[in-house]
Amino acid sequence: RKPRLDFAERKGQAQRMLGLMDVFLKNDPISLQKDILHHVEYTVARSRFSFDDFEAYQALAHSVRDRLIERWHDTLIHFKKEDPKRVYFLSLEFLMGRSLSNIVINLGIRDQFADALSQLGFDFEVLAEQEGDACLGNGGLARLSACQMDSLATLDYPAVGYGLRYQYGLFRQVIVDGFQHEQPDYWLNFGNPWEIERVHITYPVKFYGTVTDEFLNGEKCKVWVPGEMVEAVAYDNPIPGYGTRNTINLRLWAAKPSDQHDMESFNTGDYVDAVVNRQRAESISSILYPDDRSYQGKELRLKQQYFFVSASVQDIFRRFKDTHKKFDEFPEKVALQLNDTHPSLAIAEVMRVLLDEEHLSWHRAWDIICKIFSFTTHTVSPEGLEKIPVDLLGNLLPRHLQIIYDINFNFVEELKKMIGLDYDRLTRMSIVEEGAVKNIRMANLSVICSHTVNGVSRLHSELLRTKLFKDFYDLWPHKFQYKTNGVTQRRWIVVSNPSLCALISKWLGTEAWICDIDLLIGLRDSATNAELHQEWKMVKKVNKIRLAEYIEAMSGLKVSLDAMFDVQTKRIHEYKRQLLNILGIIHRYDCIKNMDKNDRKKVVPRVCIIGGKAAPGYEIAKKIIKLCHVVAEKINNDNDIGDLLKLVFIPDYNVSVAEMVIPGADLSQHLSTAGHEASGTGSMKFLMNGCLLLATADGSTIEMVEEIGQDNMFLFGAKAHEVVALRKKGPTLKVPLQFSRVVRMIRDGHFGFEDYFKSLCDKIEGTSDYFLLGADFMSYLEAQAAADKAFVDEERWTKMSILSAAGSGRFSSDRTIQEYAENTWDIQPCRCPF
Ligand code: KOT
Repeated sequence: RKPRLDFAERKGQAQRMLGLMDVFLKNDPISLQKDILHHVEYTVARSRFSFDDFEAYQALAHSVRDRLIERWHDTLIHFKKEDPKRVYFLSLEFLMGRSLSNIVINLGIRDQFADALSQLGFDFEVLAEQEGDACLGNGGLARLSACQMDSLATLDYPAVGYGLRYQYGLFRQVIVDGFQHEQPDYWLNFGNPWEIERVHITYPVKFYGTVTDEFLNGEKCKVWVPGEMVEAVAYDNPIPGYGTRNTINLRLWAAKPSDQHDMESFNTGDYVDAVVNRQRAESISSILYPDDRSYQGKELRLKQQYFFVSASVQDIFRRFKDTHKKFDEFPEKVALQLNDTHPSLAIAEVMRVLLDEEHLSWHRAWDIICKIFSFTTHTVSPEGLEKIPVDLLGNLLPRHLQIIYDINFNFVEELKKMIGLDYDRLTRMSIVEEGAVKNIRMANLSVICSHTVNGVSRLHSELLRTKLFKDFYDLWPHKFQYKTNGVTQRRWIVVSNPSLCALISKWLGTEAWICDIDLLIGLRDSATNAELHQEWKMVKKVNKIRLAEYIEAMSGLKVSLDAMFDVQTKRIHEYKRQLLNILGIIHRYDCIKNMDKNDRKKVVPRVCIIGGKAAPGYEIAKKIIKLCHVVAEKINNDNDIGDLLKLVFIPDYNVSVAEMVIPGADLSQHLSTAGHEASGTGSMKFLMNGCLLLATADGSTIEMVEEIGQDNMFLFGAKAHEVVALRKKGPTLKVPLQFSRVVRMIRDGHFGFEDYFKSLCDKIEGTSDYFLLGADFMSYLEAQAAADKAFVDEERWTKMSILSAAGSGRFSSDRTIQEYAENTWDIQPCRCPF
């Protein structure tokens, strides 16, 4: 759009406008109350004499949003003026959860709002509970993106996040008779105050069609004549930093029908059909795929990937071209981060734009590509690597397929020069996988075209270098780095555990740890201080009460606060071994049943809490959920057991449930078969909250041991390097009797549904125990016994808990982001003046 006034006129007018406004909104209690009431009346359109908690939340959110927008505008203007190199973080998933508390805390105005609300007769926390979660992601990868956005803003980095604005987020999990059912999460039903619809920021996105050769100024070039076009509309989500004015942008794209494209069908076809057809365009951004790591070659998924990539790339080019003329400067201004392979079509798209639209030579375009892309993989197994059937890609994006073939041709030719005619290796490294179904290997494309390939923990990186991408590592060792994941302490301590936050600040004598997490280590000095112990235990108790109340409200089950709250919450996957936990619980139950009264007195009471969603098509994971319920039913209703053991499944585990569960946990379990969890980030949240870890030496837990010491964790199980050998032993491996006994109990129908669970039992017995439950069982029981022993020694437990939190600093996403900025993206902070 053209500005309506020229610059001088606009400047004069802007000054007059400023005179009409207060320069910034005020945060004193009266101004805040007025603002909230204003929004009740004029935004929510309710009478100021009659509005309920939800309406009060909406008005509150809009008052907060106004303040957020001020800073966001200032930041965007500042970035525009300074024109720093920016990082563009491309991710198909962002798991933001709730925003209100996080925003007011980062803006430093939580207490002012809480005061203003209390004077209006409302409680801030009660209103904050009204907000629904934004679940635009599946699990670890998606929540990591959200944590990293918080750190990017807090550390003043000039960053933009790009993703998709799904209308339906991750399904809601409803449990009926112990079985998981999925319900749609139409999260936008009640409006979303945190987004800003940018009706004028739209880009056309094209699909299908054909590619022809044409001549332009005597040069041969490719012209893509697309067959379908939809419009991408920007929805901006400001992300505020903590302790800074910087507020960066998360731009999510929604699909809308394109007028241009549709006029034809209106002219030629039936009017009603044409209108209905238009609506089909919106389906592209309608739903988040809930299978977090299986590739089904679905066209809609590919369309989603290209849709968000194309809109983002157009936006990035538009911004660059606003101030730059020469594309050679592109790498000095642009870093493109691929969050796994999901956005990797961006490589072909940037190449296409440079070649076909900007008419750069292949050589110049390729040089730019090699300087701007960096790729982070979150996968350990070859099956987790994304493949796109060539037929599907060629039909939907014919020009992109050509470009990918050309990249591959050049790569293979170069490779032959370097390694000779080693056909096996050439075949493995090719972007194109030959076979009955020809596929494009998106990971190979990403590795070949990125200057840096990051793993998400040290072990993960080692596995990438020695297994998954060995061929590439041997060729380009310099490309391979790792950035151990981290989580943001703003969300995972300050927002979700305010009593612990206050306690830490008190004992460190400063709040500076909120953006300088290394200071947490200072808690070590007081790890044996009796006064701190008292206060620490009190905080844990308050959080356990909150969790116990939630459990009772949800399931009717009353749990004892004296019991150890033992938690395993994460997506349900065979490799995460929730089944090992349940078998351990059955074993514990069986032992208690067979004890005499005296021995029972020595049992450490436990409340075992399991939560997580299974992908809708993942049969075995769903059976694990059902097993958990039938075992819980049996144990919780057994009078011999009483408070000695309880088992609870928490339904619909999401970010806001996590915020309540994690602070209330005494022990948390991370049981992945070694070598299968790329990093794991749940463990970091528990650790920060002073929760002890019972874990295998996998992913980031290995690095945790280094930080807090083996004595302060309960480690068990085979190490990653032992796993292959153990699997090979297969049938000769002797499983412990205890293991066979608990599996037999399930098989014999001790908990009912024996036919239903048969396939589950078959999967873990004999030669098919791929995830080594049998092999690790004794070691697991020993670690559990060690946890019991430590728990009864309150002083020792509390010390371990303090040392866990004190040693968690390395697992802040601030550290991760700083490393990315310095070693991968080469960007500098760009701080907006206050
Ligand atoms: C999803 C699709 C394809 C490949 C991998 C994934 C994936 C991986 N989704 N979540 N992850 C997890 O990412 C986390 C953040 O890096 C890790 O901590 C965790 O180990 C991964 O399983």
